Amino acid sequence: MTEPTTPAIERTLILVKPDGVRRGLTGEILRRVEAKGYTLAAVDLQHATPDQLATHYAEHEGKPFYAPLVEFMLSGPTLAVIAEGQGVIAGFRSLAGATDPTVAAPGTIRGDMARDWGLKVQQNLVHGSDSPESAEREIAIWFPGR
Ligand code: IDP
Ligand code: MG
Repeated sequence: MTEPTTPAIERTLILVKPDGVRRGLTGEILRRVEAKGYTLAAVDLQHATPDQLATHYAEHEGKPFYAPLVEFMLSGPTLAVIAEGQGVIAGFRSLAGATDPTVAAPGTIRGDMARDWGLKVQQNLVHGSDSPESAEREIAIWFPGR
């Protein structure tokens, strides 16, 4: 039998988007991250700028939901978080659930606490980096120098 592989210790960028901050869900979302065993390395409430969002969401430029997404992300403060732990990149995306909150599984952040309140953009409470490269790129945007 092969030994189970131990996931690498990683860090990821988590954002509690403006819908989550407005609804008072930052504590519940961070509670789930900590309960899973991940460590919070940095937490900062920020009002994102258009430049910051253009860089963060560059991969989505040109898609129909891009402009509404940026507008939504400018609509209020976002809680930016660096979380650390074994396999935290995939692990947080698993905690978050599917992008579309209507069908995200119960037990996930999006499945339990979001439905689609945006007409043109999915307001799905959280962002999580999707790869080690994305994590480092995104951490540099929200936490320069970290
Ligand atoms: P992710 O946040 O699950 O990684 P992405 O595909 O990276 O999903 O999309 C970034 C964000 O853009 C999503 O979290 C959601 O808020 C929004 N979004 C993605 N796809 C759609 C769509 O088809 N319609 C409306 N909004 C979308
Ligand atoms: Mg994404």
